[in-house]
Amino acid sequence: MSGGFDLTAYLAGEAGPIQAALERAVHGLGAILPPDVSAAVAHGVLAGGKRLRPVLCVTAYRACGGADPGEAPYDLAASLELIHAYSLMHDDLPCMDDAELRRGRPTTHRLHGDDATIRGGAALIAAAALRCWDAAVRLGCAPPAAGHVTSRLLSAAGGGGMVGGQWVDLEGEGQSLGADELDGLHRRKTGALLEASLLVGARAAGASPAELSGLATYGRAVGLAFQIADDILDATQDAATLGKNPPDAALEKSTYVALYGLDEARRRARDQVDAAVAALSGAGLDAPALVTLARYVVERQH
Ligand code: GRG
Repeated sequence: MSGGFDLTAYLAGEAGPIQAALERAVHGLGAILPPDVSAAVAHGVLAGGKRLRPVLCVTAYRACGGADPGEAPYDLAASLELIHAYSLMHDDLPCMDDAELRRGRPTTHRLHGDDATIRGGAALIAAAALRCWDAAVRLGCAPPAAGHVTSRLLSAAGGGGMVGGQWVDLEGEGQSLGADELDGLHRRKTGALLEASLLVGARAAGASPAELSGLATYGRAVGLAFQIADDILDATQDAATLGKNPPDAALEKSTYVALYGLDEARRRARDQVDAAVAALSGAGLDAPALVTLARYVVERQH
C-alpha cells in the first residue's frame, strides 16, 4: 500500500484481463502460424512478465475518461505487450545479447530455436499493429483517430524509437557513453514504448491536448526512472533473483550506475519520479494508480 492506493490489489485485478487479452492474441496467431513458430510466440508472450506496458495503457485510458467495460481496452493494451514480447525474444538471440535466462525461465530461442523465435517475433509486430487498430475502432475511434493511435504504437517501436535505441545500444557495447548519449539511447530503446503505452490508451479515450502532453512528460520521466532502476537492479542483484542472464557488465554496456555511482543513480531515479508525478497534477489528471506506479517503477525488486 502506498499513499492510500493499493497497487498490489490493482495489479492483481488487472492481471487476469490482460492475460486473457494476450491469450486471445496468441490464439489468433496460432491459427495462422506453423506450430513451431506458434509455440515460440506462446512462450515469448505468455511466460511471465510484469505487464507494465498494458497496465499503463488501460490506466491512462481510464484516467482520460475511457469507460468501455469490455475486452477492447485490454486488446488495445495487449498490442503494446506484443511489441515488447517480440523485442525481448529478439534481444535475447545469439546475434544480440545471447541470453539464456529471461523472467526466470530459459529464453525463447533456447527452448524453441533461433528460426522459430525470429519468425514468431516478426509476426508479432504486424499482429500488434492490427490489434491496436481493431481495438481502437471497437472503442469508438473513427478511422483517422484509430490511425493516430496505431501510428503512436508503431513510431515508438520503429527506428526513431525502440529499434533505433537497440541499435545504438549494440553499437555502444565496449564504449563508455556520456550522460546525454545514455539518456538518448534509453529514451528510444525503453522510454518510447512506455510513453506510447500511455498515449495509445489516452488517445483511444479521446484525451485532451493538455492530458496528452502531461502523460507524455510523465511517460518520459518514468521511462528514464525505469532504466536507472533497471541498471541498479542489474548491478546489485544476482541472476537468480533478477531472472535474467547475462548482466549488463558482462556485455560491456554503459549504465547509469557506472556513470553516476549507486547513490547518485538512486537520487536521479527519485527526481524523475517526482517530475512524473508533477506532470500529472500539472495536466489536471487525478490518477492515483499512475502516481503509485511511478513509485513502484523505482522501488521494484525485479
Ligand atoms: C534489429 C536493432 C534491432 C532491434 C530489434 C530487439 C529489439 C528490436 C529491441 C530491444 C529492445 C529492448 C530489449 C528493450 C529493453 C526493454 C526492457 C528494459 C525490458 C525489460 O522490461 P520489463 O522489466 O520486463 O518490463 P518484463 O519481463 O517485466 O516484461
